[in-house]
Amino acid sequence: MSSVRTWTLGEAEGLFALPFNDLLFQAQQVHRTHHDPGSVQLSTLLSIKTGACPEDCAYCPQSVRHQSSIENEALLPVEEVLEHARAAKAAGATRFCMGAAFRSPKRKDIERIGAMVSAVRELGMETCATLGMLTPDQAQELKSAGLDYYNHNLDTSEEFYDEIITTRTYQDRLDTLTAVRDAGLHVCCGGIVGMGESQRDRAQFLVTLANLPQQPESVPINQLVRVPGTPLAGTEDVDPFDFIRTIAVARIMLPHSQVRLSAGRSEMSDELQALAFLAGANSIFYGDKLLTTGNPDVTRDRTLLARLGLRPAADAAAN
Ligand code: SAM
Ligand code: DTB
Ligand code: SF4
Repeated sequence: MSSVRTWTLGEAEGLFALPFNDLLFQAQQVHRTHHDPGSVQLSTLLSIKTGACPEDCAYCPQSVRHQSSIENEALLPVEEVLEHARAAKAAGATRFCMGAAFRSPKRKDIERIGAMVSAVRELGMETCATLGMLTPDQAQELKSAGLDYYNHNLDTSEEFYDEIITTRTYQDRLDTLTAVRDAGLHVCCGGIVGMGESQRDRAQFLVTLANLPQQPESVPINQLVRVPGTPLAGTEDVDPFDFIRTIAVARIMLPHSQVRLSAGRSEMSDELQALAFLAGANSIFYGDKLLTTGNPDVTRDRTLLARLGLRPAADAAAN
C-alpha cells in the first residue's frame, strides 16, 4: 500500500484542532470506507528475551540503565515460545508477536528466532518480531524464515526523540524500517502517547509515518505505561480525549493501516476503549501480559468486544 498523498504538519495539526465530534465523525467515515467496522484484529505478545537492554529509552523498564524490578531472562528456547503461541491461537489471537530487549540481534539470535518464526507460522498464525535494529541481510533472513511483520516504532517526533533516547538516532530507526520494507516484510510502526510530548509532536510523528514511501500496514498507538524506576514514571496523565484524538488522526492519515490500541489499556475504562474503536482503532494486544507489564485479561476483552458487538477478526494467516 503506497502513500495515498503527502501530509503537511499544518494539515495534521488542523485535524487535532477540530471539535472532538467532528474529528471522530471524519475518522469513522474513513474507517468505514476502508475497513470492516465490526472487526478487531487480535495480536498476542511474548517477551522472548527480557531486560538488560543497553539502550536508554526513558519509557522502558527493560533498559539496563533504569532501576525497574523486572527479572532478566535470556532468549527463550523455541519449544517454550511455541507453547505460548499455541495457547494464544487457542484463545483466538491471529498474530503472535515476539519481542526481544535487544539493541540489535546477533547472528546466533537470528538463527534461533528464525526457527521460532517458522514454527509459529506452521501453526497457521501470522508472525511478528521486534528485535531492535536490523541489517538488510538480517531482515532478509527473517523474511525467508516466514516472518510476516516487523515492529519497529518511531515512538514520537524527531524533535522530541532526543529527550527520550540518546543511544540511537531517529535516522537509525528509519534505516531499519527501510531494510524491513526492502526485504518484503510488512511494517508495524507506531509510537507512544503520554511521554510529555506536545500535540505538535504527535502531529509531526503521524506526518512522518504517513509520508513514509509506503505507509505501515500496522500502527500501534501505545499510551505510556509509567513503570516505577523508569525516568518517565512520574509523567503527568494524558487527557484521555487527546489520546483518542491521536487515534482518530492516525486513522484519517493512515486510512489503510491497522491502527492498534496498544499498551495502556489496563488503565483505560471500557468506555474509553469503546471511544478508541469509534475513532478507528481496529486491533488490540490480546492476552494477560504485554512484554513485562499487565494487559486486561482475555475474559474481560472478550466480554468487552461482545458488549460492543465487535468480532475478533478471522484468521488471516494462510497466505
Ligand atoms: N528493543 C526493541 C525496540 O526497541 O525496538 C523491541 C522491544 S521495545 C520494548 C518495543 C516498543 O515497546 C517500544 O518501541 C515502545 O514503543 C514500546 N514500549 C516500551 N515500553 C513502553 C512503556 N512503558 N509504555 C508504552 N510503550 C512502551
Ligand atoms: C508496541 O508498540 N507495543 C508493544 C509491542 N509494540 C512490542 C510493547 C508494549 C510494551 C509495554 C511495556 C512492557 O510491557 O514492557
Ligand atoms: Fe531496549 Fe527496546 Fe526497551 Fe529501548 S524500548 S530499552 S531498545 S527493549
